Amino acid sequence: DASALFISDLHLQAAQPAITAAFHDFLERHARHAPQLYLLGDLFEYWAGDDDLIDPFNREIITALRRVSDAGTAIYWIAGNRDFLVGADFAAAAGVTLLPEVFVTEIGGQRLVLVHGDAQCTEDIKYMEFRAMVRQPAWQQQFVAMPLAQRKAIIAGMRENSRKDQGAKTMEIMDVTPQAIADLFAQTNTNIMIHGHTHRPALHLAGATRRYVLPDWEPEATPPRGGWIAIDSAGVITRHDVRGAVIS
Ligand code: OKV
Ligand code: MN
Repeated sequence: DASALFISDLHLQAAQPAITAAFHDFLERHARHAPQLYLLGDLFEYWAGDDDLIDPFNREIITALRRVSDAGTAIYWIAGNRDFLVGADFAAAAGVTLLPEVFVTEIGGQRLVLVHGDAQCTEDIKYMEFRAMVRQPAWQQQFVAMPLAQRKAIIAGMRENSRKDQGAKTMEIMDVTPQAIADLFAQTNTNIMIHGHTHRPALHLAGATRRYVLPDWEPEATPPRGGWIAIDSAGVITRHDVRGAVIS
């Protein structure tokens, strides 16, 4: 039985009820029975600030996470590039523990490094500059000081621009760079990494290192996308599709 489960990139939003349903199913059937659940970024399509806890969809997700946390599963959160404005109020309401952007832990006797994966896409110079700006606490304080409606309008404008000047296409092309991955392994003295963000689910073997890339979720696509990684108490790591079947 699993010691820890890892998911990322669900991009939850009210407009995607099938993804939301798959997430609820995963929480109740799998996460609820595991000692630990790691949310490795972009759980939400976007997060405008913790004062958006009034939004009914956000409340639904928080309530679902809280149920799992109250049932005894320790839930950990690493921010993605879409939900980096999640803060202490969200964490308290959902019963999750916020982690730093690089987190090293030991599970089932295995030392691992966990990240979202966007910071390792170092060839995307424009995004790295944007990221450096919006990850500053001072920038975030200024941003969340604006009215919620204004923040949502700014984010909607960014998404519209991203669609127009093929920002989405750029994102698709970008992957992590081998150097950033090698640096992260070296800096953390680990040889197992789990991350998401790139929507290129895989297990990459390189020398003594293993790098697991989580899938994004779209359970109604053909073929269905989504799933999780599990580590059991013996340290055995398995990949699971959105229906729970083990991927060989
Ligand atoms: C997603 C990427 C655009 C890469 C902005 C707060 C801020 C959320 C956001 C805005 C952008 C997601 C949500 C988009 C990914 C791009 C370009 C490259 C590399 C804020 C919360 F800044 F206003 F505070 N965003 N959008 N990229 O257009 O969907 O991942 S997006
Ligand atoms: Mn991402």
